[in-house]
Amino acid sequence: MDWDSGATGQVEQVVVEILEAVRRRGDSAVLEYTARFDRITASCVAELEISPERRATALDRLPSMQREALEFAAERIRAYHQRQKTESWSYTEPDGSILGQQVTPLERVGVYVPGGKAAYPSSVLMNVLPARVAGVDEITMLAPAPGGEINPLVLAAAQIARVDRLFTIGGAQAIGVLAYGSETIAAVDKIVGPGNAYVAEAKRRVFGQVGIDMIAGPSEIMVVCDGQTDPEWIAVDLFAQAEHDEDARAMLVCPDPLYLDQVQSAMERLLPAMERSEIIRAALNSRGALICVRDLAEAADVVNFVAPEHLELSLIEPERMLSAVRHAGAVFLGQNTAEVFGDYCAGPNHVLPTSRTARFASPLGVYDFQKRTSLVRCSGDGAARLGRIAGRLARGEGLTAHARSAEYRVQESDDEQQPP
Ligand code: HSO
Ligand code: ZN
Repeated sequence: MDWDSGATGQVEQVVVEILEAVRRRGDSAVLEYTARFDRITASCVAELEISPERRATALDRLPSMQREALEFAAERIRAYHQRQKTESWSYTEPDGSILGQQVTPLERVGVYVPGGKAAYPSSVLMNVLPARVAGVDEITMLAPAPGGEINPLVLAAAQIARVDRLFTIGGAQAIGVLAYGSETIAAVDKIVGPGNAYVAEAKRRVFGQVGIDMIAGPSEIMVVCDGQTDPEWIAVDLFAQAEHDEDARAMLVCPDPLYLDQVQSAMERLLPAMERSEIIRAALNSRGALICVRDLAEAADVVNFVAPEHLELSLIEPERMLSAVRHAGAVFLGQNTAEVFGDYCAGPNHVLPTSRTARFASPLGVYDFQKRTSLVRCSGDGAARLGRIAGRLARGEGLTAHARSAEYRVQESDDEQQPP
């Protein structure tokens, strides 16, 4: 028996109802659900908007150390993502025809930021900045504010990343209004950002109407260690991802069984002092692993099978192993490189493929907010050549109007001998 099916079915049903109401009734449905789920009574959706002034005030009120840290992180993330920008290109065939690809940013993007314990300002930066760097025209951020409360660090991060509009709307109704638009909120072309089961289900359902990013699973870390790193460092690196939630996965792979024992003792020693020890313990008990391998070649096999979201190569010579790593969301090389640097401020994105999807998926990046249009401009000679070939292929498919369309260009060019 599938114990989850009852709960899942209930989530689906609620989400279908909410999406339908928002699609049909726009603002008024958004207001009703926001009153019901977040206990905010507003007379219009405009009242749920947080003005740039309020965001600026939140930023000004931050302790300067926090503000500096957020601004540093934003700069590093921006600089890293600048390098990801894909440029348009074209080339010329010998017959004078030009072929190319034009890259353009998306027009409108919606960024969802969850509330409660998962309201991470770092995620605001990681989702918004690549869209900004891509050149997206308008970025609308939606975040729930249960009881009117919203994390000031989230507001400050939204200000630093320069979102265009920000509304305190959460849940499936937020995804619905981003996808369908309403009187006050323009429909977007793509929705990114994590959320609870309702948000994830809503994103799945609006996909097609709009683009979406991946549906993120629980956080994962795999550390490969040669036994040369202080066991306490490894213990806390594992704790760091385990503290995200009870379903997080933290795994250590090492060829030395004695070292694995040392890390285990370090974990037992350090765990009681962790603020989130209950969550960490639950995660480690259910999904943690200490894996003893023959050698680093076998470690690479384990890595590639698991395709972890984060891979820490805590090795004296990490580069030697890197070439054997095929599947991982992000790799952190060498003893100094704590994975958490990547969560906040190293520069790369922290939205990464989880649950083995690193076999085919990549980190969130500028390329997720750019799209490609192909370009063809034929010279006279080029059109004559393609006309003959396309005509033949079209007749093979029984599509004679296609064939004629192609062949007209052959005649035209034979008659007129147009210059390229
Ligand atoms: N490790 C998370 C990102 C994060 N960590 C945000 C702390 N804050 C994603 O894998
Ligand atoms: Zn993290």
